[in-house]
Amino acid sequence: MSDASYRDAIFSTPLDRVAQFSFDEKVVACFPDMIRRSVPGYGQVLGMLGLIAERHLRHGARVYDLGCSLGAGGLALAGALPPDAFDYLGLDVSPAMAERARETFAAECPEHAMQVTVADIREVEYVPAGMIVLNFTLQFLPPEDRDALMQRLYQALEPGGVLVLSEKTVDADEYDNAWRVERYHDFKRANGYSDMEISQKRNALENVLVPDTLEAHHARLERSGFDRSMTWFQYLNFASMIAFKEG
Ligand code: GEK
Repeated sequence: MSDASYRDAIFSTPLDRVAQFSFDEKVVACFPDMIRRSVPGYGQVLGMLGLIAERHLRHGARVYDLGCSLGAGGLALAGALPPDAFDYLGLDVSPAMAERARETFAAECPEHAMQVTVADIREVEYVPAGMIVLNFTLQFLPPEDRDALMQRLYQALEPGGVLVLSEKTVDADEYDNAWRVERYHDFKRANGYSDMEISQKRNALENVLVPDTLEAHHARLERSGFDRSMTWFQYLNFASMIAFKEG
């Protein structure tokens, strides 16, 4: 990834009224730093994409990366697989993100087939794909739109294909949830965020990032048609699932 990355200080000064969070140029500039310090397990989830693709992706198949941001998922795949192994299409609704992702792919993996399109993932006509990655993106869709998208993704997936779904989650048990959230705030403090930054970011994300429980995710995957799904990774209130469409 390009080193034009700045330290995330977006919520480091007291704001009168904390605006809603949005993926604008200000966020793009510090995004790699922000996501690394804010999402427990982000690197591990990315690191497994190549290994999952090696086991499950048909050679030459299409890979969708939905809400690709700066293309970290694509870079992880390109780092692990040869150029003819897959055909990547990253989608993001933020033009600033998509532009930076394109620049990164051109600089870092020019031999690989990497495309990025600015689009709302709810409105795309999906073509058959061998792997679909939704890394920390479904959580930003209005809850009422999530089922319809998941059903369309299931339809688009080739038999034998997999969907990787990584999300911030909430625990149905109030006490378990409180423990995870408190330790998550400790995690952020340990990564250099102040109490003020943590609380302002939390307010900005209110109603923008609406997490589901793991049970709700697996139930949605089943309703959408997936034969099998499991949680393969969990770190505090963040998790990654994999869902299989039988071949
Ligand atoms: C990574 N996967 O680095 N359509 C398309 N994109 C959207 C939509 C939508 N409706 N809503 C939000 N986004 C990435 C990280 S970030 C996670 C994903 C985070 C996009 C939004 O513009 C942003 O780039 C991305 O989803 C979420 O592995 O910031 O916590």
